[in-house]
Amino acid sequence: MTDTAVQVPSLRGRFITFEGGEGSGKSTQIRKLAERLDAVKLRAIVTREPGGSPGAEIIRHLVLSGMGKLLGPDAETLLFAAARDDHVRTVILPALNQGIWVLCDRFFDSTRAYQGQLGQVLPGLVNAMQRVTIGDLKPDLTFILDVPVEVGLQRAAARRGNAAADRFEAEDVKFHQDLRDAYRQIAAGDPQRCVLIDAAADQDTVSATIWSALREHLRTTMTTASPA
Ligand code: T5A
Repeated sequence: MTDTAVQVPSLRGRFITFEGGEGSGKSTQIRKLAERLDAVKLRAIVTREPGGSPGAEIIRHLVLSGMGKLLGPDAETLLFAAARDDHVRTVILPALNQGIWVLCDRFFDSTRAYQGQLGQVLPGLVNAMQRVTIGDLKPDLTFILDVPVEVGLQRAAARRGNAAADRFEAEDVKFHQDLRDAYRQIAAGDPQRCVLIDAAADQDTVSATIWSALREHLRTTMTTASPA
C-alpha cells in the first residue's frame, strides 16, 4: 500500500460503484448498464470487490470462505483493504487513466457498512484503510440498491440453489436489516455521490431508473463524454 495508489488523474473515465445488501441485484444491473454504455460507444469495464485483480481474487476466496472471520474483525478489514489496494492500483486507476469508465460491484461503502457499522470495527481503522488504499479516489457516482431484506435473501438463495451460503449470506436476518439501514444512512449522508434505487421492481424497471439517474448526474456534472 503506497501513496502511488492515491493519485487521481484529472482527465479520466467515470468511476461508478454499485452497493447494497445480498441479492439486491447489483451484478444484474451492472451488466445492464455496461450494455447501455456500450450501445452509446462509451468504453467501460465491469469489475468487483472483493476481487477484480488476480491478487485480490485470491483474497476474495479467503474472506468469502469465512477464513477472515476466524482472524477477527480488524484482520478481516485488513484483508478487504489489501484486496482493494491491489485492485485500485492494477485495474481501476489504469483504466480511469485511459479514459475508460469503471463499473465496480461494491467498493469502500461495503467496508463502511459491513465492517464499520455492522462489524463494529473502529472508525479510526476504517478511515485509515480508506486513506491508504484509495486516498482521494472517490466514485463519481454510487448506486445503492435497496430491497426489503426478505426479497434480497430469497433472490440470493434462489440463485445459489443447493450451494452453501457464503460468509455474509449466512448471517441472521437482523444483520441484513441493520445492513439495509447502514446503506440508507450512507446514501443520506452523501447525496451528491449516492443515489438510493428502489431495486424491488423488475430488472428492466430498475435498469431504466439507474440509466435515468446516471443521465441526470452527467447532465449536472459533466461537459464531455455524455451518453446520448
Ligand atoms: N464485503 C465486500 C465486505 O464485507 N466488505 C467489503 O469491503 C467488500 C468489498 C461479497 C461479500 O463481501 C462483503 C459483502 C458481500 O457479502 P459477493 O459474492 O460478491 O460477496 O456477493 P454480493 O456482492 O453480495 O452480491 P450477490 O451476488 O449476493 O447479489 P447481487 O449481485 O446484488 O445480485 P444479483 O444481480 O446476482 O441477483 C441475485 C439474483 O436475483 C435475480 C438475479 O437474476 C439473480 O438470480 N434478480 C432479480 N430478480 C427479480 N427482480 C429483480 N429486479 C432482480 N435483480 C436480480
